Amino acid sequence: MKKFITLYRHIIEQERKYPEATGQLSDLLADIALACKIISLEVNRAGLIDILGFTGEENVHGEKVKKLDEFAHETLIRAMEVSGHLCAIASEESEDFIPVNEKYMGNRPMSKYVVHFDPLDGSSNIDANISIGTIFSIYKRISKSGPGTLEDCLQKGSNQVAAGYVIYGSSTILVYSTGEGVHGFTLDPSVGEFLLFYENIKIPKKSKTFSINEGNYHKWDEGLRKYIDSLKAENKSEGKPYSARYVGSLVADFHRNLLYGGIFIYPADTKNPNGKLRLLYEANPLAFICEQAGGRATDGRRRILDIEPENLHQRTPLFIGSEDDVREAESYLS
Ligand code: AHM
Ligand code: MG
Repeated sequence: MKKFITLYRHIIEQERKYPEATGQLSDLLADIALACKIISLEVNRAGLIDILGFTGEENVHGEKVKKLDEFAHETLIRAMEVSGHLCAIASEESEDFIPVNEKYMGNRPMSKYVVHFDPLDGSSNIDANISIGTIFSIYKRISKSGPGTLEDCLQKGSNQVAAGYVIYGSSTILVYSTGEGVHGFTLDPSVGEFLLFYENIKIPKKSKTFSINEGNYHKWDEGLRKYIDSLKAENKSEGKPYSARYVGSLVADFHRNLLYGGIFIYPADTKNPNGKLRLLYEANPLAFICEQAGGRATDGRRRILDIEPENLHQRTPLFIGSEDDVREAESYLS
């Protein structure tokens, strides 16, 4: 009979490999899981209660914010700040980072972590009942004590100690890595537990699928246009044409490509010269997961995880997924 492995047991077993671990990281991952269970309930209820619709406010990127985004942002903060393990939180929905109030740190000698999240990615899809998700990443602080600083928040992605995402879709799933492979869990809503469905996920080295918003074709540079054209041309020996799959929810597009193979691209274009996606909240955590699964993530030239962030809401072009495909795309750009 198949064993049930809950998320919490999995996290604890990973932690046991490190005798010096204090358990703080495990607590934080459990807090994120709890917040995401609450968000999942609210997302499922969204069609029933009148929570949808614009609040009339705009977020720091000038986009209309929906109530569910705010709910997800607040739920994550409420679930995480009381742990005493965090010194700062940075969220896509907040212009500045949030230093964690010292009252929550009082019972801990050292609140050693920083968390970043995109509370509800793909939120423009909510009304259409299309999968959306939460993306998170965790770093160790750099400053020595007290509430966290901007320097604690602006670290390159290779410093991440854990990252993951949750998808609110046909079922709610959580995928995470602490640098020891990538593991996937499905929420059983009847018992309220995330149960292991896939240990050590590996992304296929080469794929037959590309994910990009082709509506922007005429805004791309020539190399990228040639690359996408080559994927669509008949070429049996190279397994082409590829299939196009684009949900428009990064978490959903990324997850499908992680399981089946694929390349996801959000490039720079004439409208978004630095791309659209955010380095800290979207690109870094997914790049960490992708590399842990054997894939590749770059901005077309540089490894995403090596980029030194200069500001919290910095954007980056993103080429992520099956290694051979990302390398082939890069060869057209250079
Ligand atoms: P969001 O964080 O405001 O939801 O925006 C990010 C989303 C991603 O989920 C998705 O990959 C991308 O925007 C889609 O953008 P576009 O509609 O330009 O193709
Ligand atoms: Mg997003």
